[in-house]
Amino acid sequence: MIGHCIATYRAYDDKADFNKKAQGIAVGLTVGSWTEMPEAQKQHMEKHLGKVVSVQVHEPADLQPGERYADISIAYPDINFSRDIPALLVTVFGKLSMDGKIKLIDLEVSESFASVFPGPKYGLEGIRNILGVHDRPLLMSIFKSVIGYDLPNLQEQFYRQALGGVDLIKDDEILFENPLTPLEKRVEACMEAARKAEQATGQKLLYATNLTGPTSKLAENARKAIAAGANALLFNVLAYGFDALHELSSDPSINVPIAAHPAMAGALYPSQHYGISAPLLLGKLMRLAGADLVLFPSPYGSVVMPKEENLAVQKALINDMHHLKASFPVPSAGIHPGLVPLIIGDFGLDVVVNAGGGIHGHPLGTEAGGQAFRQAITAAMKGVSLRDAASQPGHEPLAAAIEAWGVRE
Ligand code: 1AE
Repeated sequence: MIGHCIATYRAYDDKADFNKKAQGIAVGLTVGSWTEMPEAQKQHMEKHLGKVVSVQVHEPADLQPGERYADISIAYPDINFSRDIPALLVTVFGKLSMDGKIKLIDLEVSESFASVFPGPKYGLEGIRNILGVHDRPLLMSIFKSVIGYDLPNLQEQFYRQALGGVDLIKDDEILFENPLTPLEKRVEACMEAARKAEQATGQKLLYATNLTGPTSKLAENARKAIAAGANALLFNVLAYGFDALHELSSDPSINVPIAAHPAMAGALYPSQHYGISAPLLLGKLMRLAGADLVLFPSPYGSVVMPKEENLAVQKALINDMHHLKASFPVPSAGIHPGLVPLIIGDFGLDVVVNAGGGIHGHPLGTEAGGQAFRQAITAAMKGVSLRDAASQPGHEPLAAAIEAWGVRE
C-alpha cells in the first residue's frame, strides 16, 4: 500500500468553485492532466495521482468581500517525491505558492516518509538530562551587541550571564565568522567562562555557538566548534533551508543539541493569505528536520505572534509525531521577568524562557538580569505574585526588573 503525505491549504476566493480548485491542485501537482489521458496510461499513472481528501468552505451568511475561503486537503502519493524536505515542499507548495491567495497550513507526513528522519537527537528530555534540571522551565540568555567585541570582552559578557543562573547562553544570530571572535577561539573563551561560572553557581550550562558559513562548510564548522568544546549549536535554519538542518542533525559526529533560530520566518508565516503557517514552519518542519530547541516570537514581547498560533507552534513541537522526540519550545523576543507568569501559564514548565535585552538591560546589570528571571520563575511556579515575591529579602533583582518593565497581568 502506497503512503501519502496530506497537505492542507487555506485558499481565499470570493467566487471560485473550491471543489474544482481542489481537483485542479490534486491533478496539477501530480500527474498534470487526467481527463485527457488515454485509458491505458491512466492505469499506469493512477498510483501517482493526488487525491482530494476534503474541501471545507467557509461561507457564513454575513460574509464580507475577501473573507470567503476553503480549507482543502490533498493526499500526495509518497512515490512522487524522494524522502527529503525540499522534494516534499516543492511537490506540495512549489508553484502553487505563487498561484493566488493560498497558504499552506498543515502537512501530515506518512510513517514511511517520517521514518528516514531521526529528528531531534536530544529533544526536550535530552536537554533536561544534560543540564540535570527536570523540575522548572529553563532560562536562556542571548549575547547582545557583541559585534566588534574582542575575546576578553566576549568572555566577560558570557561570565556575567552565566553568574545570573541561566541554563543556556546563545550567540546573537547576527554574529558571524569574524577576526575578533573566530568560531573556535570564541568557543574556547566561552567554555572557559562557563567552567569558571559553574564553580560559583554549581550549575551546568549549554553554550549555543552560532554555526555559520557557506552550506558546504557547515558540517566541518560544526565539528570544529565541537572539537573546541562547543556543547550546543545555534543555527539560522530558514536562511539555509530545512535540509541543511536535517543534514546536521542526522550526522552522528555532530553530537550536541541544535537550537533553531527563526530568522527570516516573518517572510513566510504572518500573512493570512500567503506563505506557510507558523505551526508548520516553526513547529512540525523544524522538529522533523531535527531541531532540539526552536525559538519563535511569543504573544507578549517586542515581536508578537497571536496566542492561538503560538500555542499551535508549541503543540507541533511537543505533541506525538511519529517516532520524533519533542523539541523544546523557546518563546522569545522582548521577554522580561514581568512576562514570566504569562509564559508559564501558557506553556507550562516545559518551556525555555529566553531573553537578551531583558537580561543585559537590567538596571543592576547582566548578572542581576538572570537572577531576576530565576526569581520570577520560582515565584510563578509557587503561584506567588511577582510583586509579592519582589518585596521579599534578597529579591532586589526582581524588584528592579519590575520597576523597569512592570508586570503584565
Ligand atoms: C525570536 C528571536 C529572538 C532573538 O533571537 C533575540 O535576539 C531576542 O532578543 P531580545 O530578548 O528581544 O533582546
